[in-house]
Amino acid sequence: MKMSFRWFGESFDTVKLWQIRQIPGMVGIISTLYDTKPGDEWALPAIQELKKQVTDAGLQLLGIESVNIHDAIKVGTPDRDAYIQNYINTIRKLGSEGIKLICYNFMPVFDWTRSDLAKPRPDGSTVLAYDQTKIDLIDPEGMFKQLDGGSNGFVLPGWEPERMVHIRELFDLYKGVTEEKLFENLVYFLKAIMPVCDDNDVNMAIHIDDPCWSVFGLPRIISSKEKLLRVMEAVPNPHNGVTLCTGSLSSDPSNDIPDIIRSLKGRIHFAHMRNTKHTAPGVFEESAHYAVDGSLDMYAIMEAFVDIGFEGPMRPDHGRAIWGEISMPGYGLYDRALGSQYLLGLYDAIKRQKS
Ligand SMILES: [Mn+2]
Repeated sequence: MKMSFRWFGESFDTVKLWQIRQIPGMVGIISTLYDTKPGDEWALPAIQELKKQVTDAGLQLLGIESVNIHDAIKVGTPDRDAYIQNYINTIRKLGSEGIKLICYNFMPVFDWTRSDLAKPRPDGSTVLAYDQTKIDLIDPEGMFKQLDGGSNGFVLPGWEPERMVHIRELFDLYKGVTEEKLFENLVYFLKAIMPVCDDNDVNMAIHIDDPCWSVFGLPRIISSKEKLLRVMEAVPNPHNGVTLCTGSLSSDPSNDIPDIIRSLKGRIHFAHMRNTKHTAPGVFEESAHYAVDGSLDMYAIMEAFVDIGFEGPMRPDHGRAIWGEISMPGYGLYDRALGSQYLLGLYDAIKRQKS
């Protein structure tokens, strides 16, 4: 396992690479070209510059989160092949620079949904939270306005304002796109890109849908063990893999996360470690990574990663806002640094016990 940190780039992130470098055990950076739009082909000099910044800081660029998928590919419109070709070109360029991991998601319209970006907790920290009863009261445009207004002035990943101004058109585009159709479009995309992944040894890692159920009537296909295995079996190439996000999977408490990890042995290329606290069906908030602070058995989850011999990048997912830090919600330095140390502690202890 390689402990890593998500970083949005010099122009977008409040956290500096030198700060990340000082977190014990931190070896990798997961980044992106945050100013590229979904569907754009990435420019090689920009990839090289990003890699140089990370390498110069004494860290490795272990993967990209995300190379976003254009809606034409998800919907399956006639222009999708041109966007898939752009994606293929980007994979080839990343592979040529030694960047062998691409995280992506296949959620219609939005990357993720929350009802609150700064829910106060009793200790004075604030966290991202989800309450289905609040979501039921607003429409997608209201959702965007609410998130945008609470983002501390940062552009939230997957909620880019230039896409969101077209939110009604986007919803129209997805009319008639059932779960089955979305699944077919994902398989079409994966089959088209697997040859270039083979040639460049690049792993594709699809992120779990967040939350694991339909929001605003949009289909969800990456939300349970059965659905994940179906995608793995439909395109059995090992380069077709998963970003195992514990927080997203945990939105549905019926997901047995250690069991899902074991069932995906060899196909998990990237791990997002996050804990959530559930208070009612469809109501949860993000907690500290420490197991006791939330509802997830982080020990059992880490043990499953050790048991499958997971060697890919793992990163602390969203953290709480603590100690007065102002950052993109979920992506401050302090709580993710704390979380990484807890995760490394679990990992070391479990590894030693089993050796
Ligand atoms: Mn995640």
